[in-house]
Amino acid sequence: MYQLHCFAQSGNSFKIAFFLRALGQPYEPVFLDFMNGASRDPAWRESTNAMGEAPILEDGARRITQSGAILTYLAEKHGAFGGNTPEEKLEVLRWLLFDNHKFTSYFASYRFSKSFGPAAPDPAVMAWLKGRLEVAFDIANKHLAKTPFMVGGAPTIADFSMCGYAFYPEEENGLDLHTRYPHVGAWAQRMKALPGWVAPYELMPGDRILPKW
Ligand SMILES: N[C@@H](CCC(=O)N[C@@H](CS)C(=O)NCC(=O)O)C(=O)O
Repeated sequence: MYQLHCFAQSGNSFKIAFFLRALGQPYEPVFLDFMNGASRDPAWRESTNAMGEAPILEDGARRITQSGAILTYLAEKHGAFGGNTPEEKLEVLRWLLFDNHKFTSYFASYRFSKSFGPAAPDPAVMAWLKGRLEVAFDIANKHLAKTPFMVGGAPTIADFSMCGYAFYPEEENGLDLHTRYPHVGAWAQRMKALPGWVAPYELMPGDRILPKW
């Protein structure tokens, strides 16, 4: 059975947990106590992930990190959600890269700093991150005005990747993004309606922490 190293606050892990459920693949969650510094332990990095990140998928002797690589591996292995043609597969890769560089990345950084960082967020850093994430959301919103899912008419791993942080409580970011970017909001609802969807704090191990700042 697959093992997924994850923790409740991790939208990058949620991408994989949700995708495994959509594939109908059972998995065992392995709790990473990230919020108490487990991923900064040199021994953990040595033994488990030199990149110091969740998620990590174990498939027998194989260990894979980076959500985009994991999603691609699972889509190919199970022959689903990877895109139907070479052109679609290339489009899926383009959005996975956009997600990892900008859409998830800036938003996750903003939300973590706002709610869970070790110190009160620096307003200048937050303003910069907000500007960057808003550009990414605007790009996704314009794209989703023309198509129900990121690539073609059906969900692919590009969607599972981009929805990683879509279902956490709004109070953790305070930006009202699904109202301000309504096509993103409608797409998130379409993702939520897929078989296998469960809210992140119910799906992954670890206690919920209320926003600190
Ligand atoms: N591009 C990576 C990002 C993973 C990531 O940033 N995970 C967070 C938890 S949600 C993390 O472990 N961050 C630790 C760090 O940035 O040092 C992926 O998609 O897997």
